[in-house]
Amino acid sequence: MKSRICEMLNIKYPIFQGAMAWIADASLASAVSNAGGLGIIAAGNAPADIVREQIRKCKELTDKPFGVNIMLLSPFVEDIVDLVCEEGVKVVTTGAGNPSKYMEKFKEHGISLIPVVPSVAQAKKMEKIGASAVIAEGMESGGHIGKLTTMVLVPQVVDAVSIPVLAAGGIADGRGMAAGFMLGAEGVQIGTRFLVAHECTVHQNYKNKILKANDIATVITGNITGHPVRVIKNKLTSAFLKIEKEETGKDEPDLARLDALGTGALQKAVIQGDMDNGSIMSGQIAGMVTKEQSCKDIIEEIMGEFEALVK
Ligand code: TUI
Repeated sequence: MKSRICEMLNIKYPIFQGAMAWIADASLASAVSNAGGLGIIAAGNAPADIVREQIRKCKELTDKPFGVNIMLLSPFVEDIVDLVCEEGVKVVTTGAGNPSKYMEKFKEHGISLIPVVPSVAQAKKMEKIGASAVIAEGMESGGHIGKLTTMVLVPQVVDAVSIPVLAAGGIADGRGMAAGFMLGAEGVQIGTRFLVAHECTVHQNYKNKILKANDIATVITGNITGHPVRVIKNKLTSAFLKIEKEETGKDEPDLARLDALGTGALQKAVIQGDMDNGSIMSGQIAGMVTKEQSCKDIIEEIMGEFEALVK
């Protein structure tokens, strides 16, 4: 089934792999692209040299299109913007902010910008500045999230813009993909299911947590900081929520206490496999992710289910 997304980006299936910081590297992105989706390297908080290495590796591992995600809270955003232009990356997705000030540069370099949007207002803004499409991401997603669910965000964004919309948040199989299309999306972005892909280099302890998670395994921390993040419940989230409770309502909440806990927590989970003190970002759909597979098997299974349903 072709969509405007497939034609625009020259990909076989309208499935983007979610750009998971510290996790989505050349190994995962190239495997997804080789399987017919759009693999995406997550720049996260990494400096440009590290991201350059991953982009070059990805070019060696696939001749298919792939993208780079720029996380706009990163201290290296300007460098990463220059890097994707230099390296001739064709597709850039963005998260956790407004990418407007880089748009001119992306246009000069023929880069398709596809921002993640948490609201109709952001989607309209992105269409106005020349985004090629938008990813409407519901709060079922893992990591940094907005306030709306996929079910309510996607159709409202679809009605508000004429560029293609991808649905994200809570999608891990053909039913979820078909539901996204019923809401008017022309593609989907999937993160959590790719966490347990054979080609995903995240620590095995992290994969096991996803495989064992149930429907209520995640919690939202960081509401008080203005950067809410969905993660799997553990010792770290208990400590985090306790401090949030203590600081909420104070005239001058001591957010440094939270910074101290949060700094480096994602790496602890992803690299060291520390499931107590690490930040295990995951979507609410983890309860349905129960087997490790290759990216090719994941994508073909989803497309098989999707096509049977939409027929
Ligand atoms: O970006 C994500 N998910 C992420 S980023 C990340 S790394 C991180 N870790 C800890 C704290 C913060 C970040 C982990 N997961 N998803 C895309 C996304 N974008 N979700 C929400 C948004 C968003 C929010 C506000 C997009 C635009 C926006 O605009 C506000 C503005 O600045 O106008």
